[in-house]
Amino acid sequence: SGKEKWPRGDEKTWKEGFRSVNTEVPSITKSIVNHVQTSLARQAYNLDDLGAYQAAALSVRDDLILNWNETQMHYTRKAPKRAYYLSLEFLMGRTFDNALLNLGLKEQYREGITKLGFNMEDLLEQERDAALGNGGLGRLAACYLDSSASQELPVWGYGLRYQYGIFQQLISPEGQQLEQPDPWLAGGENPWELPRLDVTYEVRFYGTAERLPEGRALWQGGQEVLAVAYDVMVPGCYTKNTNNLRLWESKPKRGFDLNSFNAGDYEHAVESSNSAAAITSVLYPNDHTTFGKELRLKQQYFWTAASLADIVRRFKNIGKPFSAFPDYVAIQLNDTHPTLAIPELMRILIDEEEIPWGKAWDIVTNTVFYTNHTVLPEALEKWPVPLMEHLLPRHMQIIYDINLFFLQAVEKKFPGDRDRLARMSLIEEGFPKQVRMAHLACIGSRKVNGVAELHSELVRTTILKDFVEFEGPSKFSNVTNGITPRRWLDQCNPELSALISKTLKVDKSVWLKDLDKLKELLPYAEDAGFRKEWAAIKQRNKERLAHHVQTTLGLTVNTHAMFDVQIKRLHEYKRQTLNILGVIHRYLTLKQMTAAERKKVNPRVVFFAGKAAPGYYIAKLTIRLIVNAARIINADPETRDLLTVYFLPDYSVSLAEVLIPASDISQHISTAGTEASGTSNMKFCLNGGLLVGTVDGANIEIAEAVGENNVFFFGHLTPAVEDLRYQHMYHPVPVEEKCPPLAKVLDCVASGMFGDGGVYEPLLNTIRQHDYYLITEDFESYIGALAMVDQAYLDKEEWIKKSIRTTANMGKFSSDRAILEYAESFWNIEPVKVA
Ligand code: T68
Repeated sequence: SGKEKWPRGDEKTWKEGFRSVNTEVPSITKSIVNHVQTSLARQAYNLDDLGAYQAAALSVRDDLILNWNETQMHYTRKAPKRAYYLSLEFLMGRTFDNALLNLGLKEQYREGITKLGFNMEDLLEQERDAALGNGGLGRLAACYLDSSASQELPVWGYGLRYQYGIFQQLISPEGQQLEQPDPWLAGGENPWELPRLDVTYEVRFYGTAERLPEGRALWQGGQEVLAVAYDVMVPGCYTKNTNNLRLWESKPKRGFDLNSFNAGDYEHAVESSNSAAAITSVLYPNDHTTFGKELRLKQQYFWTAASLADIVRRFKNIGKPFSAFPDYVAIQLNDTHPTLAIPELMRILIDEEEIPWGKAWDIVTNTVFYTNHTVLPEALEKWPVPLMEHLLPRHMQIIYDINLFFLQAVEKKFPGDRDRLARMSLIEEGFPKQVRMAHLACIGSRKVNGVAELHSELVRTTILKDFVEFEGPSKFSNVTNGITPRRWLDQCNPELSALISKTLKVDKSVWLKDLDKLKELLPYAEDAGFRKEWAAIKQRNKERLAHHVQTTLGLTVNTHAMFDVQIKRLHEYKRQTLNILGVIHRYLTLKQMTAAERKKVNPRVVFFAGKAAPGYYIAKLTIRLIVNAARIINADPETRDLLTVYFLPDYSVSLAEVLIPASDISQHISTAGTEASGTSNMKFCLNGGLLVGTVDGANIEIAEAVGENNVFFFGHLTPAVEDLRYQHMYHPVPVEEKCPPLAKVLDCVASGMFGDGGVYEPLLNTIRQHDYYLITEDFESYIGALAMVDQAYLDKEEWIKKSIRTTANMGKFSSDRAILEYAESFWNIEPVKVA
């Protein structure tokens, strides 16, 4: 198109000031030194690793800003349909290394940093994790951002800028989990974000909603809070496209209440400003439970309201009528946490834009998409009606209206079916009544999806069965989760990445963005030389982990043992308890062996890591049992060469990056039908670790992809679980009868082998009594599966072949595949490449 007019001043002077991304070592070092001198006001004399990291980070940040600016300008000019990923959690981890790799500048920076007298690895360690998430759900959001940018898709993330991320975990000498705040922003400026103090919105809470004619209402009064935008740059891999993650911070609308201040009532004067700032102060550390706390609901509304205001403003700038809204905007709800987006968009359309109800509902239901991440009943969000009415009176009206129209339609299709109406209603009867957020998310969305085949099927046949019957099956689908191979292979396992590129004879930029290419590794499983290199890399990764344990915990790890890893949130359904009881069983078995028998045993090191929700008593007891069992077992001179156990405190994305490449096997052993997908299972397998698991979540699809002979499956299947639970509830059989080997292990724990046995009674009772997660039922086949692992490990060459074949078949689990499925089948958006 024609040449645009230069907006101001002298064009040539402007353009002489422009700079581009620094790609050569001299310009990189120049930029770093410049930041040392000016941004940090420091010098070579007093520069430590932290300062050097900050200066290097600021230099990379400059590059990201250039690409980010260009991308955003390009998107604005092209005005394509965009997708918005609303997630209360983004578990980003560190940014520096990832940015360098995506920009393709890591080696140049390494050289420059070395020239300046620093060590790249030391600088990388200076960065704190951005840990604004609990686990899988938050990390999935981060992987999807990476893939969106890498696939050049116009996708923005929207979240909250918590002052405190997930708590830091300490373990007391007795094995108790202690929590400490995570003031991740305290170390000075965060180079990876751009404060947008000019991008602000007012968000209202409380007040009154007065109904007006034509379905509209006037919501006024109450408290108004300011939302301030902070933009986090999300670089794509080998592309200029750099997307945006917009995080909101809450701020009081006015500094403080001047009337109270002048009257000398200082406390009251700052009260409301404190309560405004509190909204984004801390991430809730509970996963898979709901608490009904007002502050959590405030977070949810604050974030959805600010995000929608921003989205609507951007849409209005295009100058199209609202009927075209779904042609320009797709909104993905990451779980039910942002479900208020549905009534909020209705409120904007009806009350502010004066659009009639029916048209507004059409717009909403063509714009919004909902991903479910769990079928566990205790995790399904419900909010008390009185709380909702008090905090968000207008939204409660809208929810009631949606419910009325909805139930009328259900009644029409299933006349006289009162039970069905009660089951499907947005409002659950009771004291108090509660709003069922999953139902609201479902009926307000264009599509509903689960996160693995089995899980999506369970969504269709259990929690949303009535809705499938009412709306038909086509709205309900599956998008199996994925992981970004950039962070979870290239970044965390650089040697393996290099070996793959060398073997496939292509630059990594090719296979990292087309992960099915890994298939071409398959024939090399037969190549002894290749296997040797493969195994040597695994060995060095084990040594790297051992080094980490040595320097952080002062413990020496046997790197000639098999590394067996279970890392994830502590939860009864994930059954870390099954693992530690299996470890104890192994210990007891070793103790009974003769010295000659022990000689044949392959040594094993078992790693655990993960946080328990601070109020989750049983999960914390499991940590305690792991730590104390480890203490006793690791100290036993008879067995310690053959079995050691470590609980690594303060699990994080960065720790996962060290653990995953070092694993020989990893455990994903949830009770069948409880783990929606799992994503760390994919990370381990991509790095050539073999999977030990139940027939659950994405384990099933991983086994399909890599071949069942390359995974170690055990345990009952999902259809059996309900009946077994029923039996345990109503016809219990004592553990002693049902599973004698397990009974023996439980007795050892109870008798005080690992410290005061009484402490563990409540944990042991969950198994002896109802055993809801069916440890008794799966214990023997679990031990059997681990025996198969031992057997298979004896044949080293065959084991390495399994490892290679596993990696080679993991292409499907790239988050690029997953995000393209969302883009093509849900959002209907296309790549917009920045030239
Ligand atoms: C996880 N869910 C699933 N929830 O458990 C896991 N929940 O199977 C799946 O792979 C992953 O989502 C991605 O789909 C979570 O991680 C939470 O963290 C969470 C947080 C707050 C409230 C409820």
